[in-house]
Amino acid sequence: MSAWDVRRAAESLLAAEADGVDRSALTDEWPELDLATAYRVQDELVSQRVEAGESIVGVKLGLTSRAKQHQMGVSSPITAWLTDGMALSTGVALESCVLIHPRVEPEIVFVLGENLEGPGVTAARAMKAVSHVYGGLEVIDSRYKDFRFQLPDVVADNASSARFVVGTRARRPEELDLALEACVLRLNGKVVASATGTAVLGHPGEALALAANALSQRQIALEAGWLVLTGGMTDAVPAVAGDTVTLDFTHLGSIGLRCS
Ligand code: OOG
Ligand code: MG
Repeated sequence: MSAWDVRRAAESLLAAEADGVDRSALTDEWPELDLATAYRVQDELVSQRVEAGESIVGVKLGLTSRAKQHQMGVSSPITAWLTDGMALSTGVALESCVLIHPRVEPEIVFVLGENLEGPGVTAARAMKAVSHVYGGLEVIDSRYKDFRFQLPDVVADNASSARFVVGTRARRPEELDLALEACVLRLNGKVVASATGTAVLGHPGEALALAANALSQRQIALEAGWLVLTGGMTDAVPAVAGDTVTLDFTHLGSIGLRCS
């Protein structure tokens, strides 16, 4: 029998995060870790954060663009939890020294105006539940050495979640063609990545529908007021102390982040 269980795995990942020290992939030591158990590790890890005082503010999708799937070598989209402890304001400094090896990625962010529950949710139905759209910048920080992981590892690690910034420019979904919404990511003034909303499963509404349908398999409904990060549109870009990150969207404003 394996020495690993859901609780021990969650505690090991939380300790890696707290200490700012990476660890080997869980599946190296726990090859039996399957996807369903990995989601239980993710839920356990988030319950422990909630017990420590954080609140769940929404969910995120991971690996919804071909750029991200190719970069990470994992081709299935996944879901994970967002808490208030991960939120940063635009323009603030990211204390990158407390993180292991942070990377930044542009995302389209939804705020839900009503509950949304699968199964059977289409992108069109999903978009009706969206009250506002924002630009977002996610800072991911895998707890695994060199960001090397299998699908169950990254699910257990809450999809590498670390911090996120939601822009200040809110738009109603019907005001925009999200498939054509473009973003440009700059590091120290130099363009490092760009994409449009089509990068996210053809349309970010598809990612929202996918989240509602996938979570319904675990009897979880998306809630009014929740944020949904629909997944990195481009490759994630490493950011180190001293770097300045700027992200400009066509209609969703700009986000700046300084890494201290
Ligand atoms: C997994 C995190 C994925 C996204 O937007 O695709 C994610 C990783 O790349 O480490 O947040
Ligand atoms: Mg992301």
